[in-house]
Amino acid sequence: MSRLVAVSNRIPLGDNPSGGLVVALQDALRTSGGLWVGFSGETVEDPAEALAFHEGAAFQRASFDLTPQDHDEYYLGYSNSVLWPVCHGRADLMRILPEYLDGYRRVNERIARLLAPHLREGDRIWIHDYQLFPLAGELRKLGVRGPIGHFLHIPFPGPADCATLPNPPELFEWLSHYDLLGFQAQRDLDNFAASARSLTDAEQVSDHDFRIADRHIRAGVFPIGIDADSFVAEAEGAREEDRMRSLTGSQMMIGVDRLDYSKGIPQRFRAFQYLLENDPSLTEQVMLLQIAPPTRESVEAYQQIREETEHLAGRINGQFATVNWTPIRFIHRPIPRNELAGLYRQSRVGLVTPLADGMNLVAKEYVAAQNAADPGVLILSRFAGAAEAMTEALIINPHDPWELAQAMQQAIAMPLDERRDRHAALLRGVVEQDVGWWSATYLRALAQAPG
Ligand code: ADQ
Repeated sequence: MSRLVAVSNRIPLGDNPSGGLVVALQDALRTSGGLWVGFSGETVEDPAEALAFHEGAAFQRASFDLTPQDHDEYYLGYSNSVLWPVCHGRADLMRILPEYLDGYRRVNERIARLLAPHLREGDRIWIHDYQLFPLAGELRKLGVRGPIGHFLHIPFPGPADCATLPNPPELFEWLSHYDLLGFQAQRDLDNFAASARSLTDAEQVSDHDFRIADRHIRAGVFPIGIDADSFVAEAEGAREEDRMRSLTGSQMMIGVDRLDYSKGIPQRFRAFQYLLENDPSLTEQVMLLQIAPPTRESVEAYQQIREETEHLAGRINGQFATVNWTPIRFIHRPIPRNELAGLYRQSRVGLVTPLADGMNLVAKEYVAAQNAADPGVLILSRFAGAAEAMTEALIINPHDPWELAQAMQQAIAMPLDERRDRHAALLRGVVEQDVGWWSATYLRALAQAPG
């Protein structure tokens, strides 16, 4: 089998990296032999103009450093202050500076330059996410001819959002150099097709085939999954349950998110506030544990969401807390995976209520972690890619606090039989379409893409 070369913005360099994407790529890279390339996480004034290779894994890993300026313009700038808000329907939070787009192009060009000398005839190249859209085009300029695929982990914007980008047709020019575009959900493929037709003279040849700038591109839906077996084992081994039960004495609802404005955390808090206002019998009976480590803190929109959520949690706690009970517990740290699995397992309700989300792996982790004999209930936003398949969750509109509060009430009161039925159906999907299935399905499609 030909060698797989994966490129992602960050590369995990620790000895035992974990996480869904890491596990999936590790499996795929092990079976065919491979190379994984990404940013080391280090910014230095004068980075080496060559990849640094790392020992210690079953496949090769190679990283590069960035200058602080590159990191500001390419990563914090164009990637996270332009593309991220636009892809999540928040063009109002976009911050456009001319140097951002320049830096984004420049870093992608540099990654191509660093990578090209290590590529061999017949390699399959798999590029991940919105930070690296232009990479295929840059590699093509350097003479790379083999199959190149892209997978987008976040939503693809529809025509109205795409039109807010600084130079909308350029996005499609970047994408036109790939053989296969992978999306999380049908919604994203539909948005891609509609945006390409409205903003370029692209032609849609069939459900999955497009002609853009005389190039043939295939696009498909490949919903990402989790490493379900290891997550189930993690949850079964967790012994947090008893400790936390005695600590809280009440039913727990849990939210686990990076602290990001796309995740709908304030909306979730407000819905909880309505629930407590409208049903005083829940006083001291239910609490919300929100685990949300801050990310991208030097971007202003992230400072604002942190202030807003902290303020709101403080206000709600001030309004309802008793001597024995704090309704919202807000933890700003990352939690080890086994502990997280234990917390999911003891929570009666899993709250996954993003305003926009590519997939949302927390929804799948929550289901995998449940005790099948007495499972909790997943409340899931219709705007998470996960909602396309996880139809047995309580699907809600996160913008409507009344609807969400009602779903919380329904989940807390749901009879055991119904909880079991819903959970069994959800778990089947999570186990069948796990992360190994995802990468195998994508790579099969890449092998068949017309090129
Ligand atoms: P994210 O936006 O990061 O990913 P998500 O899919 O929920 O969102 O993944 C977050 C991961 O981080 C989960 O595995 C979760 O367990 C973990 N995590 C979050 N908070 C944590 C904490 N405090 N401690 C420990 N772990 C924590 C992007 C897209 C998603 C898409 C994924 C994968 O935005 O839509 O599902 O990529 O494609």
